[in-house]
Amino acid sequence: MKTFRYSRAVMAALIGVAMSGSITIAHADIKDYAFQLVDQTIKAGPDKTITVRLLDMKTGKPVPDAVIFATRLDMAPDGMQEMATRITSMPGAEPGTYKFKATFSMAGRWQLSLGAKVQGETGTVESKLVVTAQK
Ligand SMILES: [Cu+2]
Repeated sequence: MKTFRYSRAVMAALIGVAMSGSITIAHADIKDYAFQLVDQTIKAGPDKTITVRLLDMKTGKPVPDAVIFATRLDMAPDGMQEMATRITSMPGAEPGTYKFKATFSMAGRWQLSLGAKVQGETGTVESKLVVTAQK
């Protein structure tokens, strides 16, 4: 019954792989977080507010208290990466959402690059979001 024993050993190994696999999946990973735009479009002009939500993609829940340390807003999606505008963080967003103020000097697609640190996680959340400014 050598074959039988062998297949049991294989089965045990497979169960082991499956179990360690599920442990890896259960552990939170920085890749499981992502920013989403609350509104995809915005009106072109000065001092417009962009609101983004930081989500834990596993639970679908918003993530509060992230530290956002890198932002850039430029027209790369419309071939104008050199056309950047200043972006500043704004207080007063609901938990899990983050607000920024920027001037959209031109209608078209603007790329918002965000970096963030999430409490209790190593690594950096990096997202590039495209917001469309309309006339
Ligand atoms: Cu432009």
